[in-house]
Amino acid sequence: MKRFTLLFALLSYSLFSQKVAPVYPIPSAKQLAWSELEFYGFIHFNMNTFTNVEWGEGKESPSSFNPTALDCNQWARIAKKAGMKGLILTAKHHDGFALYPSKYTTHSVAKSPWKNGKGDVVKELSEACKKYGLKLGIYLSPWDRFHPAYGTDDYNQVYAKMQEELLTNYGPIFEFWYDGANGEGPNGKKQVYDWDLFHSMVNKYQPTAVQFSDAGPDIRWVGNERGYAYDTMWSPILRDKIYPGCPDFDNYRNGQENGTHWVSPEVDVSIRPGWYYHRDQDNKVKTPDSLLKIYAASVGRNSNLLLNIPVDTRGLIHENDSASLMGFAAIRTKSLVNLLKKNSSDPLFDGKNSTYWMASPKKKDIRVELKTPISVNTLMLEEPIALGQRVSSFEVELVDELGNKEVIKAGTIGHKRMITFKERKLKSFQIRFTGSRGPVLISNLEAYRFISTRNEPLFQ
Ligand code: FUL
Repeated sequence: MKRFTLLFALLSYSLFSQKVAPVYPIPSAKQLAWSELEFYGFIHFNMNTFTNVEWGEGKESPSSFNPTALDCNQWARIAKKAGMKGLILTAKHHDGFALYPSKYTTHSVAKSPWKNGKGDVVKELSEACKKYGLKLGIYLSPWDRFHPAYGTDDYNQVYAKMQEELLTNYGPIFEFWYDGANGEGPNGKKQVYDWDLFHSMVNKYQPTAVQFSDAGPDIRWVGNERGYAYDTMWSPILRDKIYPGCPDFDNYRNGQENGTHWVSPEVDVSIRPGWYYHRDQDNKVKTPDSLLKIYAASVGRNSNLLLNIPVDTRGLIHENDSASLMGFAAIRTKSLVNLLKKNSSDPLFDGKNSTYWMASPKKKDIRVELKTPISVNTLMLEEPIALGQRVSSFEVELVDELGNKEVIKAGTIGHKRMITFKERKLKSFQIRFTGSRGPVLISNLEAYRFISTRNEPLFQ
């Protein structure tokens, strides 16, 4: 790919040796490491796959669970080729069926005909993930429509014991996923969850794992299942005001500028309309172009992307999903080529997160003049989030080769922010910071030409 010359980045200067005070809250080491992952996969595969529903009732017969060709190596191989960093498996969904032979429930693979009741899907996936260099995450639905103890205090102990099994028998776990859905159990009772106990299990057995729920404690739900984050997306949130399943979550989903805790958002979305496999959705798999737009609106908005792939009744990722994932990987790799010239002595253009440009009263903006105009449709900015999230609003003025101007107003930046626009031959641009918590720090600035598989304009 032809590189274009960056003539000069006015007003940028190095701060290699300068110490800057953090703006709190700041991420912990494990939260920082998690932000670097950016993209990983969800596997919804369980009893619902065989009963062809999204939510089971807990009355399903274990004899229904019988994949004919289950191959976790195929899942891991495809995930790896798609550029995912890990896979999170639904070890137990709301119907209560466990994909591993738990000692704490009678409703599991141990009672199924698959491998004569000797199988363990969690084990097979953990081994496949190790083989392909992927991280393993666990989804364990707190809501359980099967378990007789559900709705009583004993169930909290059952759930914690199941956590213990999953956290101690399968190697390192990078993320533990608590679903916010909480309905009634088999006896019509709703559970009051002992969240402190659940959190303590993960902290005890897998201290480097992050814990997900609507309200953290480490990372949080973005607030929709359609695959996008918002223009304003704070990692700080008022964590003490929310809890999993809280009814006014919409008021909190953007995070808060005055947030007390660092709890970054995760965007969960399925490659198909459903979370689980349904044959009549084989032709409704999201296209590579649509996945690339989701990527820009999630990873490009201070969030990680958790993309779900429903595994089918054979126990395999369907050919259509695999083809779409490969197409997505191909256009993503071609799209994420920085078209601004690298400059190792300039913190904005050195590609490092540890160095950064800092705004000052005299140098408030970033201006870039390009020697040769470049065809682009995306600008990408990063803040060094180890020092806190700062920018609350900014605007980008684009000037094309004919001198036409467009100003785009935007909210937050955070770990990564992508500003997308109609493709044009860009001659220069200016970034003006209009609101921030403390001095603005920008660690990287890049420009891309996101491409479509159909060579159609991706952004208007
Ligand atoms: C939701 C669940 O109810 C869905 O079935 C799915 O697991 C999704 C990821 O989370 O809350």
